[in-house]
Amino acid sequence: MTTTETTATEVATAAASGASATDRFHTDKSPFEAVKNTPTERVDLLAREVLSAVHDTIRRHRVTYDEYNALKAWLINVGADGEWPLFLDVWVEHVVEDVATDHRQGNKGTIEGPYYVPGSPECGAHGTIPMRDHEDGTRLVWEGRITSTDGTALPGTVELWHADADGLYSQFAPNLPEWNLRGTFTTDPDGAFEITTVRPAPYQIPTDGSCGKLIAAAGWHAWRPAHLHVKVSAPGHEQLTAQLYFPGDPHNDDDIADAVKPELVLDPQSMPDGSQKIVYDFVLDPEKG
Ligand code: MBD
Ligand code: FE
Repeated sequence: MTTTETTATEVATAAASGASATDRFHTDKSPFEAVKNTPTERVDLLAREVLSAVHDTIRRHRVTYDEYNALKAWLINVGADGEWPLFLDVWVEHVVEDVATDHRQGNKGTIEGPYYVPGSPECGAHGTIPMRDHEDGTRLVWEGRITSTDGTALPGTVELWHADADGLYSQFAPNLPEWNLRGTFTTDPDGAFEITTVRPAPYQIPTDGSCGKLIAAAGWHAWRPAHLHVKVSAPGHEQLTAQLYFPGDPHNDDDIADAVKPELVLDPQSMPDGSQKIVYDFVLDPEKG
C-alpha cells in the first residue's frame, strides 16, 4: 500500500481536522496584534450587544437550566474538538466578509474558510496544480485574467486550494501529499493565467465532532457545494478572497456556510477529451489612500 492511501485506523476525523485548523490558526501572526489599538468603548459596545442578544433569546424562549448546561457542555466540546475555526468560518464569517468588501467595484469575493495554507508551491502562469499521479476527478482547464477596475492588466498571483474528489483537503486529512491540490499561479505580462486542476467534490463538514452534533440536533445538513478557493493578489490592489462554484450543484442554494453568490458560479464547457474548460477573470480594486 502506498503512503497516499487511507488506512482503516487513519480516517479523517473531526478531531483530527479540527485540531489541524486550530494549530494552524495559532501559528499565524497573533490576531490580537491587529486590534491592539481598539478603544475600550468599542469593545464595551460590541461585547454588551452580543451578550444582550443572548439574554433576549433566553428570555423570549424561556431557556431552561438543562438547556443552559447543555450549551455550556457543547461550547466546552467545540474547543476540545478544535472546532472553533470551523464553527466560526461556517456560521459567522460570511457576514464579516460582506461588511468588509461592500465598497468594492471589482469582483465579488466570499469567505476564506478554515483550510487556507500560505506558501503553496509556485506553478507559473500556465501550470498544473500539485496532484497525485492518478488524481480522481474531471480535468479542469481554467483560463483567466487579472485586471484593475479601469481595465489595466495586472501582474499578480492566484493562490488556489480545494478538496479532492473525496472532499478532503491536504494538511487537514491524513495520508495526502502535503501540497496536494494547493498551488500559487502567476500571471503573464497581459495578466493572463491558465490553470489545470481537477473538479472537487461537494464537501460535507465533519459530522463526528461538535459542529456535527449541533447540525444533527437542529435537523440541518452538513453540506457545502463543490468549490474552488482562491486568493488573488496584485501590487497596489486589495487582495480578493473568493470561492468558485459549479452550476447545478444541489447545495448552491443551501450552503451550510452561506457563501455562494451568483457571480461566483462558473460556466464549464465539456471538451472532446473529457476535460472541462472554464473561463473566469478577476477584477481587483485599487488600494485606497
Ligand atoms: C470548507 O471547505 C469551507 O470552505 C468552509 C467555509 C467551511 C468548512 C469547510
Ligand atoms: Fe472549502
